[in-house]
Amino acid sequence: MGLTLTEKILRAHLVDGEPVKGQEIGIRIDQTLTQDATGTMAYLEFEAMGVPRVRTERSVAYIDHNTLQNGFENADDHRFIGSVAKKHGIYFSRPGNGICHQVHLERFGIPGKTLIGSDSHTPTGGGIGMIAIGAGGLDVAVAMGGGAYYITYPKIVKVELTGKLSPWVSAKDVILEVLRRLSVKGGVGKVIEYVGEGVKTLSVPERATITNMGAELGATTSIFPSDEITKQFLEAQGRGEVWTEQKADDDAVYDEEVNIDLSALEPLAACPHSPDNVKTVAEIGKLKIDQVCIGSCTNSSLLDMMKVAHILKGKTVHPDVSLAIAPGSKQVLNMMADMGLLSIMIDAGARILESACGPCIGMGQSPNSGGISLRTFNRNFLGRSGTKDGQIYLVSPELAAISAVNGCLTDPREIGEMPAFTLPEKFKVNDNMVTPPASEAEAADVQILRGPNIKSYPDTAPLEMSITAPVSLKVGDNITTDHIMPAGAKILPLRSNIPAISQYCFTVCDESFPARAKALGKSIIVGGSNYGQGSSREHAALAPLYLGIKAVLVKSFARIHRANLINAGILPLTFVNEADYDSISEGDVLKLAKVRDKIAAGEQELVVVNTTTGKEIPVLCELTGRTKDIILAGGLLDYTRENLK
Ligand code: MIC
Ligand code: SF4
Repeated sequence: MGLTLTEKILRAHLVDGEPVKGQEIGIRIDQTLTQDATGTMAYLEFEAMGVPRVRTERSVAYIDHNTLQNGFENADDHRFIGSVAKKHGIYFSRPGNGICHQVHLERFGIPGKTLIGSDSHTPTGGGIGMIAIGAGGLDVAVAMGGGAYYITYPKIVKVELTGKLSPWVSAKDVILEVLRRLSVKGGVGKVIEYVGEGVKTLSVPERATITNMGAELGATTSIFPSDEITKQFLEAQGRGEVWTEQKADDDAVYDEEVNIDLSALEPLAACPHSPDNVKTVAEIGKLKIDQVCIGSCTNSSLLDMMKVAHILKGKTVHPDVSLAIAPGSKQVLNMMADMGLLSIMIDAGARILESACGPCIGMGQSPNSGGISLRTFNRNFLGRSGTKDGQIYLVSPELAAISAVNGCLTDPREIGEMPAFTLPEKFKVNDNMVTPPASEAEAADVQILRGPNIKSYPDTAPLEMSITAPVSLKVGDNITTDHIMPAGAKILPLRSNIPAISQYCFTVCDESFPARAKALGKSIIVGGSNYGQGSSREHAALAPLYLGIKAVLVKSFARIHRANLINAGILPLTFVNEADYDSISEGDVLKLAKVRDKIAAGEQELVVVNTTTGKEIPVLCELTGRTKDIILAGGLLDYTRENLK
């Protein structure tokens, strides 16, 4: 029986477990990446593990998220990460060099290799045939220390692409169509593998847009084959030697199949407030808009910028619209300057931002009250833009650019004829903003630079014998990590200070939650399905840990967040009968008797007694050998200290 590409790469990296769907496996990790919003914590964790030098083939620390330095905190974090990188064998991509996923694809990614990153959009690397997975910071720290990364051996979904995109219909529309069909929960436990004749019509940046936003499906990752097009891209980056062909066997067997005829697609938009709330542009109509933002790790490649410049040429941004453009990397920005694209954009009235995440993570450019903003980004969760009642639509760069000119949502096919946009044969390569680490001999002399905002990892304790605690919060379905631990210019600088950032935990849903949870000392959160979707931020587990959350009981979890809860030593519980969700109210006191003994004995079916109502609620606590030991130890940090010597 033939193998899928995903299986081939996973099997070649298997270090623990059996390649059986649904079972936990450990894989060897070749490369890691971190960004600064999750990186400071990941490196504090790495330091706490006491491993002197990374054991991966390549680890890169990027500064791209917290680049608004409206106080000392972010700059201190940058300095800290730079010094840790230098000491421990990690390459340091300085602020200004670009968004981690864009730069990694351009400069470091290698087909057939494994990559984990402390950022949920790490699957961007799947655009060149890597198994690239988003993970919590602690998992990345462990991988840097040479430890395996654990995932559930996934189901593989085959997305067969046929045909060719029509003019002005783009890769963004492909992934929006996949989201429309599968939803934000549709990819949980699965890898999305793209195959078929249509693949050959897509360039690497287009493939990367699709794998990047595959994160919004909840998928473990997404992957394209590595073929001649990949080879050309890597050669143009001066890295042709790292290319290898990567593809599925012809008789590979998949678990599910989705067929997409590229020729039949039309321009789409994800409407507020979910990336799967997808409609055709025709269905939405000529919506008047206030703002347009072009950029983010989904759509900030040179190819995207070439299209945008073509559309803006000789035009002026509509008087009622603010247009912001953030090119994805220094390379992109520099080539835009050389090719004259930048001057076209400036002429049209675009506000050029630095090569960083910027508005995507609420770092500036929040829209006006109730403002309608078209963004080429990947997430439009409530409040993420920094404006609580902002209405964010996710669209392609083509659609964004023409709409910025017209002042209303516009079908890009109205532009008329589309020229052939071809990528240059050689990109402008200059890695001077990537600082290599110190040699092993010099490393001992490198001083770690810590600022006053950098506080250590919260206290942990081994799992208690029994847990009796009140429900401090009850929330509904599809809670994102942006609800649990919001980001934005005010809160992001506190990413290395868990006591301070915890004061914002869940404030999007309930402003009084942090104070209440802290006062209770210990408590439990109850939630609906797909709890913890979105970002990989482990702060969405560390803040609850700091606030005394002992267990989270929900209908279902998103993958990365569930892993982060376990890593933080918080019990992840799911209802056996979803209807029991209705029987619990905020304030009820729940009891898990002898929970430590039961988990230690490998029991997965537990009973929660609602001592307020007397009702017994069957719950599942699905822990395997390793995750069981992590929970018993009080989290992955304690477990690793014991095991990774
Ligand atoms: C995001 O897009 O939400 C982020 C910011 O990149 C996060 C990471 C973070 O919260 O630091 C992600 O996607 O993992
Ligand atoms: Fe940065 Fe936005 Fe991409 Fe997250 S999704 S890595 S915030 S550009």
